[in-house]
Amino acid sequence: MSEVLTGAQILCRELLAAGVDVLFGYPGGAIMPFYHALPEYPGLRHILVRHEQAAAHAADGYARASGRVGVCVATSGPGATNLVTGLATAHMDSSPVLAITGQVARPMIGRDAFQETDIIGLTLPITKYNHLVRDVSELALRVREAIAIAQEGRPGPVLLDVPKDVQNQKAPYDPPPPRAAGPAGAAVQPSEEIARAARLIAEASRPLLMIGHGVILSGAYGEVRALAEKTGMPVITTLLGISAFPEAHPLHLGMPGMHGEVHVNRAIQHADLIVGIGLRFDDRVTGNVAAFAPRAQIVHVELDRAEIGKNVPVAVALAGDAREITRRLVDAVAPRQCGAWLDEIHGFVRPAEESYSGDLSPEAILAAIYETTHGACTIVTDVGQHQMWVAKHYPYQRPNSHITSGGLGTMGFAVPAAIGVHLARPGELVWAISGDGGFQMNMAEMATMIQEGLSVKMAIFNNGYLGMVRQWQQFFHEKRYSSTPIWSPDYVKLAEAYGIPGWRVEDRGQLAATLARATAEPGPALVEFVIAQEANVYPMIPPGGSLSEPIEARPAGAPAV
Ligand SMILES: Cc1ncc(C[n+]2csc(CCOP(=O)(O)OP(=O)(O)O)c2C)c(N)n1
Repeated sequence: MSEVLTGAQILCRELLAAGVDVLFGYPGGAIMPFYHALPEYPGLRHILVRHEQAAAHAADGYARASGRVGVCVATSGPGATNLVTGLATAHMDSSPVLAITGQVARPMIGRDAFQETDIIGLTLPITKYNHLVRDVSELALRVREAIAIAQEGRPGPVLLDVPKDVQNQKAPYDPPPPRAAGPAGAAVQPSEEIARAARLIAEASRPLLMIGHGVILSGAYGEVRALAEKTGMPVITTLLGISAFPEAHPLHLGMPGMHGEVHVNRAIQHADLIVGIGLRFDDRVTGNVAAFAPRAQIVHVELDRAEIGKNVPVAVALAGDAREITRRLVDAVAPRQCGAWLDEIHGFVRPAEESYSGDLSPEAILAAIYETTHGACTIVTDVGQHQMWVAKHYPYQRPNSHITSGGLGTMGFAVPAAIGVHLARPGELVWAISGDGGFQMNMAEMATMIQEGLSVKMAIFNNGYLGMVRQWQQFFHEKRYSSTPIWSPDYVKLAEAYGIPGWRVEDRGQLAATLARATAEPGPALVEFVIAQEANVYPMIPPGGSLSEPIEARPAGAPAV
């Protein structure tokens, strides 16, 4: 006998059946029946955020840290539109987020009713799937579909828009059958293609392994490491591939692209083979694509066929799951080493130079954070200079311990996403690292931490500027610092107003003790680092430039690549 439930109850039951345990959201008129039902389901923990954008980022952070779907909830109209940036962020970075939005009641749709927005139309290009639920009888099926689509293949966000009267509608409900096995394995690669890739690896004198987010999403850590070690290929990690390979490993080179290390970009320009796994060769990686890796053939391993050949021409296309294909590549390749090539690359390395020679350099801060945590934490970064400093200077060792908005580059991401990471990994240390600009975008989420008892450590790199934009103005706009100086409140007092302990660090000598105290706090803590106003991220490839032409901290004096 089926139970008779309301649409709102069916939604809750379906979420529980899918293994959802936490939701991030904000109530309002069109989603009130759902919120009415929610207290009947204590297995669904609801986190009340301070802005729906934060709900979407928190769901995204949760999804990236757990590998499971992250759920956010909002009302119609402004609640739904506030989710848009977070969904676009999740879409660009392949993160499985389910957004549930209330919609005005069906008879009101299309009448410009109070708080009516066509959120289906608005999110069409930034979701894998979205759907306006027109009747309670289809609701359970749509939730199942949406959650499956969010997670299968290349993950991404999905949205269900549920009119208020559908949430109140009653219908017989049968729980879903036990979950079916996941989608059938990715298309099996013809062995000839794997063999061709293996042959190219055997014949290359300067091969590189370039790995991206797909390695983390597919959990291909062991396979990638085995491939690197069996072939001796040096490993490059893209921004979203950071923490897919231990940085202390002798084969690890660093990050490529606009702010990549000189030796990494030079290695790319000299390589005769690039094996790219789980990445899309985006413009921040390639620079001027016509001048990218001019001597290299490319083997591209990628789940999303649409990415293969989109940005760079490919010699061998291996479409499918990164883990499965890499495992087959490991079996197919002959053992080899790349000693001479590695020596050549090490010859490209520039002497370490701090981005700012003053006392409290970003490098010193990041070294101190690493020393305090011994790497046993997840770092969530915002967007700007600090994001690049963290990517370059924090030596990640643990898989999937670096989370950032790579594709959309969304300022304001770090603090709410870190809340999601904390909920996915309770008991683990989570640091949200932001600039003074990005922090001010979502700092109200400190209230969420207190109300919900969430422990996130916050670091602010305060340079008094929208630093990354100021750096571009310095390099490319005659130092016209138009609208980039940014005033900040007293962050220590601000934190205190929320009941959060805060510290300001102005010199290197304070680093270790302050970080130890912040870490020892059982709850959230905030540390503001006052850094040089005009610290820059070096090196930098000018936008549209070739990887061979970096701007460096001091004149290169090195031969052109
Ligand atoms: C939502 C959003 N608005 C604008 C930008 C453009 N943008 C990129 S970096 C940056 C400056 C960030 O400044 P801050 O947060 O202080 O960090 P910093 O670069 O100083 O480390 C801006 C404005 C963006 N990425 N995201």
